[in-house]
This record gives sequence, structure tokens and C-alpha cells, in this order.
Amino acid sequence: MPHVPKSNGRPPWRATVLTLFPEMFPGPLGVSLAGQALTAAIWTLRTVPIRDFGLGRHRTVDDAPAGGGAGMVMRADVLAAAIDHAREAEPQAPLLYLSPRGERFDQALARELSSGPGVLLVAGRFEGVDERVIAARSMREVSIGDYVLSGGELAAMVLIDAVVRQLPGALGDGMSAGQDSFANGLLEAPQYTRPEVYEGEAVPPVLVSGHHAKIERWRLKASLGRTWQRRPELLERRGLSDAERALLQEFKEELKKD
Ligand code: 4FV
Repeated sequence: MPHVPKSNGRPPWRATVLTLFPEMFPGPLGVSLAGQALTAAIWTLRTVPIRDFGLGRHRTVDDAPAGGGAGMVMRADVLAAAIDHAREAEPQAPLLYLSPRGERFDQALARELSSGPGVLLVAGRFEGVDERVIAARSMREVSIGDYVLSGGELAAMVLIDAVVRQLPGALGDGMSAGQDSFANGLLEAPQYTRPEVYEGEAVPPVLVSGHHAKIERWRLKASLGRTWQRRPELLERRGLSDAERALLQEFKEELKKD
């Protein structure tokens, strides 16, 4: 029976995106889990067209960079007008500007944002926005990764998708975002399903043993081992209990034997 998200009477988490391309939304956020949660009013989406605040009959929103250089820069006065308009409906929500210079977006920030009323997201275009509006409107700069996108819209969608999964009722019954990768600061353990033998490789026997304590121990050891192999900095940041340290040591020993 497919999961039907239910808001259970909770007020929706409200996402507002300031963008030059409102037609991009909801886009991928309108299907599957995020789409069902939108339909169930677990969250709502509003776009504010920055072009509506453009200047003159050409509704200009950008201009040449001061000091020369390639590309264009979004005008502070235009973006500030769009922000002030959006703020009228969202006096409390945090205001985030998606930019490669921002603090790195991660599961902890997704969880933090999911516990608030919603977000105001500024999706930039061009080379960026005039620096003065970032301070003038106390924007929090957030990056989804060390690469340059052609616009902030896709980054806004990534952020919203990660937050919506955290919202109560969004995930299927019995499913909790608590099982996600990074939920406990570790990479997820390997997943398996039928067929029990695939190209000669069987599902690890413990996983079909029905012995839940052993399964949980196997998964934690696999998570610790994989995190140690692929993202050791996550282990530094998280720290390990004595039991986890012993389990990781066991993983390393077994690796040597393989
Ligand atoms: C980006 C990122 C990103 C930079 C110039 C939009 C583009 C253009 N946003 N994480 N990486 N933004 O590349 O969040 O305005």
C-alpha cells in the first residue's frame, strides 16, 4: 500500500523562492515524495518573480560589474525590493542566498531548517548579486557544493527536497529520516534485497537471519567501516564511543583478512 503523506493538522512548512525563472517550480519537487507532501499540505511552495521588481520598461534586474569583468551582477535595489515584498508574508522565516561562497548545506542544516516555519530562498543568476544587499538584508549564504551552477534554482530545489524529507508525515510509516545517511553522522550501511543470490553473490547471511540485534550490529559496523574508508573527516567531526571504536577495529581486522 503506497504511503500517503498526512499533515496531521500541523501547519505546513512554507518555502518561498525568489527567482528569475518561476516556471522552473515546482518541477521535480512536484513529483514523488516531495510532490505527495506538497499535495498533502505538509509543505507549501511560493515563487516570487524577481523580474516583477525590475527597473524601467525593460524591467532591468542586472548591470555590468563595477571594476569591469565578464558577465553581469544582480542589482541590490531590485533584489531588496523583491525580498521586502516576500518578507511581508514571511516575517519569521530565515533568508538564505544560495551561493558557492556559502556555508556548506548538510543534513544538520536540513534538520535545523525543518524545525522552523519555512525558508525564504534567493536563487541568484549571472555572476552573483551586489554584495551590499547580502548585508543589508542579513542573508545567510549557503552552498550545496564546490562547483558553479548557472543559477541558484537547482540548489534551492536540492535544499527544499532534503528538508521536506525531514518533515513529520512526509516519509512513509515506519520510515524515519533518522535512518538516513548522515542522520547519525555516518554513511549508510550497504543495502540488499531480492534476489538472494545475484551473479553468484549472496546477500550477507546475517541480513536474512531475522536476528535483529546481530543485523543492527552488522549495519553499524558497515556504516563505521564505510565512513572510515570514504569520509574519515566525518568520524573526526562525530567522535566514536568505545563500543563503536571496537566495532571499527573489528572491521579493519576483517579487511586485512579479506
Ligand atoms: C550555488 C552553489 C551556485 C553561482 C552564480 C548561481 C550559482 C549563479 N548555489 N551552491 N554551488 N550558484 O553555484 O548554491 O548566480
